[in-house]
Amino acid sequence: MTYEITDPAALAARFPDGFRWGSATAAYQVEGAADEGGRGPSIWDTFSRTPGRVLNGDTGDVACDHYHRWESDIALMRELGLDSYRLSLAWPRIQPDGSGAVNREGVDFYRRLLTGLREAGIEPLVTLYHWDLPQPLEDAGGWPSRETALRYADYAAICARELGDLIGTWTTFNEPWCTAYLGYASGHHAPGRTEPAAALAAVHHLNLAHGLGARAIRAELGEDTPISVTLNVHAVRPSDPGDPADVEATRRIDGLGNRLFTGPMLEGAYPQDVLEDTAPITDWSFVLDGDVETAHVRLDALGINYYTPMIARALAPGEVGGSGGHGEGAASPWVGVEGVGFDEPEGEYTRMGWYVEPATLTALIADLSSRYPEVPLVVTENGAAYEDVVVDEGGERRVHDVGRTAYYSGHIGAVADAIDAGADVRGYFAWSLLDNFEWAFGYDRRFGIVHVDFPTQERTVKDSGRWYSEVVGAHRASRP
Ligand code: GCO
Repeated sequence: MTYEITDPAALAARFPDGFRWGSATAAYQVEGAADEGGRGPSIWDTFSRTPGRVLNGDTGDVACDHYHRWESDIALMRELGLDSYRLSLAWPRIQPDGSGAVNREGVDFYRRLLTGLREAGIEPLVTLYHWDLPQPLEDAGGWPSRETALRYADYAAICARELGDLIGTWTTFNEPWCTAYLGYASGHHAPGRTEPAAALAAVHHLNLAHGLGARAIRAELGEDTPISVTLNVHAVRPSDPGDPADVEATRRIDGLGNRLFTGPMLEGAYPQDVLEDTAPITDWSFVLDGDVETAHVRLDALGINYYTPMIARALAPGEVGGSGGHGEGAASPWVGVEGVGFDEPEGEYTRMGWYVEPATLTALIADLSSRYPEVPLVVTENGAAYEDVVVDEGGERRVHDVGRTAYYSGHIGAVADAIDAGADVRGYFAWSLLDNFEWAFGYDRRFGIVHVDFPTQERTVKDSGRWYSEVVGAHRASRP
């Protein structure tokens, strides 16, 4: 395999003034200190400690120990020259039971972390919810229950009051698709339930919580407070655009995967065709009067997480299709959809089994910016897992991750192509700063631009991190 890697200065020159460059993490994936600082249990503690749920029995108990190493991790970001950092707050650290008392130690941890970032000149982009629901709320029904959305609104208000002076843009949710369908339909993620009707109720309560949370933050901090949400918009297309069955399969996946979220959040209505598709599973009676209006708030940015395309195909009877990288788990996440598979074309794949196709990111951005021209876009996650080897070169540790570097080069170029075509893209965040707890795959899949040796917690900047740092540095240097 030969990989193409663009010259950092040439690539940087394609980006406008003020474009933000960062890396991303999420609380449960990096913090560790699961039982410290007054933190309560989350559904991911319970799930990861349940045998058979996570590869190799890995848990987030220690993860990257970022809870204790945040200062040196900020220094590392500074060394890389990154100007932004996307992180999430752990709800069970701030409100251990998911309702009621605030945990001062948890709030203080985030105040120190956010202050430290600002002092280092790094702008935090904060997500309120990246999958770590307090366990007591799951015990009371979880996201399929409306109560959880109401508790989330309280939590958002607490965060606004306690941390409002340190946060610029608030991201309500990361990938609610995963929470709803991997958590409650396929069971691949916590809490590991396989109940299709519950998954659709979860979709609605996440949409509702997004609106309630955004409104709670603006009630505390002012109507002009910037709000965003991050979606893993599925870049789905038909295997054969001339085959009506493949086109129909694409409509179904796009409906469940994208439009059930973009509909209420950006357009103020659920897509009628998807309500009809899912009628055999649920009558949607959990959508109460006024809910979709509540979910529809002004968005100051839309975050998109992109890794790989999905190429949908209607299967012949008896044929088995690919999963498209999202089919893991006891059941399918695509509730009510049968006989659809995902093509796995010849070409480059990452260690997640995800097909590498940068041009699809350009197309995805172009599509979203033509549908929602008034909403600026931010690529809040993009990156790749590859097998990494640490080598010793005259006493210096190095990771020559050429595959990952090429992935970044291709995809950052794809973002530049979208900007050239007129899209309003404001920033790019590499997933991830650190190798970390990759959910059901534990520590077996490494996404970092910085290598973590988990037994010692030693950090080593990979070649991809060095290359990315050069892009960011060149961009800054070209615009004094
Ligand atoms: C995601 C998550 C990340 C994952 C990453 C790689 O949003 O899916 O934000 O937590 O680690 O996507 O799978």
